[in-house]
Amino acid sequence: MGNPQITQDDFEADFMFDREAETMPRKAIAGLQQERLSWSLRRAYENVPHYRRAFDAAGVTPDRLKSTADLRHFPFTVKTDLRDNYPFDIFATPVNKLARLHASSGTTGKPTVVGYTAGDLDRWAGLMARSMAGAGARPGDILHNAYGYGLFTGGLGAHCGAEKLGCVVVPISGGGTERQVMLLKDFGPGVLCSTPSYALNIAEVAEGMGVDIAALPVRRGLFGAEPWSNEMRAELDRRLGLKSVDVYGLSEIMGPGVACECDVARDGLHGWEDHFLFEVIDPETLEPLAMGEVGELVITTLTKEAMPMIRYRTRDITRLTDEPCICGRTHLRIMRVTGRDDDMMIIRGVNVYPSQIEAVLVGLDGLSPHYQIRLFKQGALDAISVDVEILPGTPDSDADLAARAQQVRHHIKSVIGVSSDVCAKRPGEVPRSEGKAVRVLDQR
Ligand code: DLL
Repeated sequence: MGNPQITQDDFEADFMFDREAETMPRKAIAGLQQERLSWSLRRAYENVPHYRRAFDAAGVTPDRLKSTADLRHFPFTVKTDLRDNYPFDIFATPVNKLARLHASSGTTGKPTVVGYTAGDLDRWAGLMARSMAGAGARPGDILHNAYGYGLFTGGLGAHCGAEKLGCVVVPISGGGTERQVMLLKDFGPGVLCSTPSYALNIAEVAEGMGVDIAALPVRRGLFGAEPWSNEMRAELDRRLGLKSVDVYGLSEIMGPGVACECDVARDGLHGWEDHFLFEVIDPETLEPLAMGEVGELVITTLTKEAMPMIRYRTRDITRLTDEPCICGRTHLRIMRVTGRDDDMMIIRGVNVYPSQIEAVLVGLDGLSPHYQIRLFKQGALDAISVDVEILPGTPDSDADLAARAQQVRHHIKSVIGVSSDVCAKRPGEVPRSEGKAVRVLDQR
C-alpha cells in the first residue's frame, strides 16, 4: 500500500458510494424505472420536436406506456438523428439554461453535440463517483487522469466524478507520455485513468525510461472508451502492477460512468439502472432479445433533463445478465463490449472483431501488444492484414520477422478461423495511442 492516506481496512472495505441505490432490490429498481421512464418519455415528447414527430409516426404517445415492457413500441434513436438536429434541436432544455456542451469528433462531417443541465452534470458526477468507488478508488486517493480533456467526455467526466468521490485529481489529460511517467513516479497516485491502449503506451515509455512502474503505488486502473480483451487486461495488470477495471459510457447517453465493473468480481459492468434502461436487440430484426442473448445494446435515459435519449442504438455488441454479483450490487451487468457493429469485419463469411485479433496477439510469446489491422479488397471480397510488433530484444532479421509473421498467421487462422496477411514489425513501428487507438485502417 503505497498511498499513506489509505489503510488496509479502507482498501479492503466493502465500500459503496451510494449503497442504498446500488443494492436496491430488483423489484424496487423496476418500480423506479417505470416511474422515471414515463417522465423521460413525456419530457422528450413535449419538448423535442424530433421525438414528437418520431412518436407520432410510430403511432405512440407517452400514455402508451403502461409498464416498462411497453417501451418496445417506441421508436429507436440513432446517431444520425443527432446530426440531423445539429447543433441544438435535440435538446429538451433551452440552450441558455444548459451548463455544458460536449461533442464527439465524428470522423466525417459535423460532430455530435450533447448538452447537460447543472442537474445532469451533478448526476453524471455522482454516477462516475459510484463507478470509481466500485472500481476500488477511495476518497483521499490521488487520481491521475490521463483521459483527454476537452470536448471528449472522458477527461471532464472522470475529473468531476473523482472530485465528487473525494479524490485528489491530477488533470494531466492525454499525451506528453514521459511527463506522465515522471508524475506517476513523483506523485504516487493510487488510481490511473486512461484508455487501455494509452495505459499500455505509458507502461512502455516507463520501461524505456528505466522506471519500474509496477513497483509504484498505483493499484487501480480505470480503463475504457474502447474495446479491450481479457488478454490485454492481464498484460496491463502485470506491466503496470495494478488491477485493471473496465468502465463504459458514451457521450450521447452521458459520458463515462454509464456502467462499470466492480473490482471484486471484474466480471461484467454494472449498468446503473436507476438512471438508464438497458435493452439488447437483434440488429437485423430490431426485436428485443431475452436476457443473456448477444446483440446490440440500446439505452434509454431515465433522468436526463437536457437531452433525453429514447432507445438509443449504441451499435455496441454485448449481452446482459441479471445474475446476482458477488459484490452485492443488484444492478444488471453488461458483459464486456466486444466491439461496435460498425467495426465488425466479415472476412470470407466469418465475423471478426478487432478485439478477437488482439486476444490472439497478446497471448503469443515474443510479440508486443501493439497492433493495427488493415482492411482491404481482394477481388470482390474483404481481406485483412495485421501489423504487429515483436518485443524489443527478440531476433529481428528479415528472416526472423517472416518466420514470426508465419506463426501469427497460423494462430489467427486456427483460433479465429480467418486467413490474414501478417506483417511482423520491429519495435516502435506500429503507431502508439494517446487516446482511443485506431485499430482498423479501412483501405477498401
Ligand atoms: O468513450 C466515453 C468514455 C470515456 C467511456 C472514458 C469510458 C471512459 P464516446 O467518445 O462517445 O464516449 O465513445 C463511446 O466508445 O459506444 C463504445 O463503442 C466505446 N466504448 C466506450 N467504453 C467502452 C468500453 C466515451 N469500456 C463509444 N469497452 C461506445 C468497449 C467502449 N467499448
